Amino acid sequence: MNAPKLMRTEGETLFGNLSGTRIVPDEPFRQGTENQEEVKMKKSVILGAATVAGLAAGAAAAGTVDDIKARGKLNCGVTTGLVGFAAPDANGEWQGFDVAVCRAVAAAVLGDASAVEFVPTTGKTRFTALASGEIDMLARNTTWTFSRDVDLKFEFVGVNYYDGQGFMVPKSLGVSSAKELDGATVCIQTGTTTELNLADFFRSNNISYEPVPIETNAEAQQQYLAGACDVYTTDASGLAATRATFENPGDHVLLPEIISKEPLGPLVRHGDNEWGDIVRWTLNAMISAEELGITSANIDEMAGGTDNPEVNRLLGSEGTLGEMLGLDAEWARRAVKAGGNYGEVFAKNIGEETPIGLARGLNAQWTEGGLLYSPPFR
Ligand SMILES: N[C@@H](CCC(=O)N[C@@H](CS)C(=O)NCC(=O)O)C(=O)O
Repeated sequence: MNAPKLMRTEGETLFGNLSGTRIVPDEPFRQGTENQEEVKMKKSVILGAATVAGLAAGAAAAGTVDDIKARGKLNCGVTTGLVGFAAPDANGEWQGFDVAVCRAVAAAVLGDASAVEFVPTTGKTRFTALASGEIDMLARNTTWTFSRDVDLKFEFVGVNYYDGQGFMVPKSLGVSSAKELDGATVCIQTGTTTELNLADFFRSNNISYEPVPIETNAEAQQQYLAGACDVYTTDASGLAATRATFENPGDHVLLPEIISKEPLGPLVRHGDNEWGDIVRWTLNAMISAEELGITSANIDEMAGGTDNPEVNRLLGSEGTLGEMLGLDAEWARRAVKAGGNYGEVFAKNIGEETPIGLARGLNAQWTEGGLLYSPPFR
């Protein structure tokens, strides 16, 4: 089933003789499909942002936190489904690494980790959903970039997964490097950084490809397995999560190249700093809890007071950090209890003991050689 579709012959690429929508490096790909995507997205986001700005100006007292409290639920934007990161389980309950951030925030603000309305979004719809106010925050493997911050007017509150873009191919294709992908058909999700990086990578390596644009990971998986594309490219974590659901994961390989930086993290709209602070420090609480040795198993005991003043400030037995956030003293205790500290959430959903099997790597604590580094709780 996974035999190479096309053989390399003189004058042809490994993946066949591309015609029609063929993209070659000299062609202005950046002015092609992806830029239209960006322009389309930008237009709708600008409209959304205008609406939001209008609302904010008219109701300065009613910030996002008040809206959430009045509604009794956090509207959290997630993916349409990526096992390990965000997907409904057999009982229809959303589970995953990104879902855990939504639940922690709901626990901090509403005292109930289950008070979350999960709103599925695609790569294309996610920013409009946030800008328009349909969701309060987005926790969906979204890369922190300059233009999403500055131009689309969002605020990334931190990074919950340091990632990079990779490539998956059927083993039977016999490819061992992304540089051998000249002429390949590539399944790619629209509205993503993936599209932009792919164009950059092929252009700078002077090779060509034919994009097969898709909207969701489920569609990508289906198209890739059906052979509609030779390659699937997305964040390496997404590739691992996708491959884990295949009947025969061993028939597919992840190529060695990681072609980009994809710092993935939760984001909110510009302009409501109180709300941004809550989401930022909830994420930091999960990260710091791991560093400080606070786990879901020992948190109740530690909340009673310890010899470590930072633990005490974080868990509310000392100081007034909760009050400064407009919350109570136990906000972080509830947030960490919801799904555990960062390390527990990682291990349970995507870690080496799960079928997804991701190593901590860059996502280890700074004390363990990784990049996770929460600012201090003081
Ligand atoms: N990190 C990239 C790509 C994010 C992305 O869309 N990833 C895909 C593949 S891992 C995904 O989450 N799909 C889930 C879905 O289709 O809902 C970005 O922010 O643009």
